[in-house]
Amino acid sequence: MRRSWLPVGLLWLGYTVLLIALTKYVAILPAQWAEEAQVVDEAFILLMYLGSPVMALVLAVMTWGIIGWRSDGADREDGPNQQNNRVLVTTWLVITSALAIGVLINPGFVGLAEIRGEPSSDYVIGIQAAQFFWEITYPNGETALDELVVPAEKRVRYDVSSVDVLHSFWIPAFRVKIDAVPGVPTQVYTTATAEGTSDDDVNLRVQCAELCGAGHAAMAMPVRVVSDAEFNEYIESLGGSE
Ligand SMILES: [Cu+2]
Repeated sequence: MRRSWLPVGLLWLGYTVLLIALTKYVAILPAQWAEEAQVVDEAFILLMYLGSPVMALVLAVMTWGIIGWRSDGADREDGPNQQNNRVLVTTWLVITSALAIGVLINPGFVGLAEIRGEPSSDYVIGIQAAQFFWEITYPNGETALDELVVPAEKRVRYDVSSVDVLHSFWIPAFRVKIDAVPGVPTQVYTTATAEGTSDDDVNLRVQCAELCGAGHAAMAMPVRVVSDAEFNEYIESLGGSE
């Protein structure tokens, strides 16, 4: 038993350094197209750092279990029961409680406040979900079904609703997602940072993120980020074409 502490400790240290280095130097997150995406990604990376030593401990114990305790054909008994180790239990409880409360506050409450704490917006766009399409209502009352056009560098509030079942309004490039619930209006905010289309980035799209029926996977719609002037031209043109 005692001879296991040093190798497990060293393995733990090694895995921790490896996982933190991977988090820091391997870009696993897609491109950010909104201010909200920066907040969400920072929270994601912070949780990866905090999770690294925890996962490293699991990997260290498993690795040592495979290498250090490899079967030599002899029958082995289980190790001594650890249930009365007060110091270990107390330390574990204090550390995990502190971590849980810490992430609840930041990035939890702090991040949510950054994304949707301030209720101001430059434009309000209505999003109505239905099996299996999205209907958009622009500030001038015009509607569209084929794509979502939003102005860059403007804060947009989306008033999300559903006419039938649960859906979820998700724009991966903006990292925002909110449920569309029949009878319960929900809201989400985005501030796009650059102009672009779904040809530039496949994540620049609205995608349903709540299994809503046979057409769920196809319940997607391209997002086009344009300048403020182009946005206003576009929504005016929707009225003229009818
Ligand atoms: Cu759906």
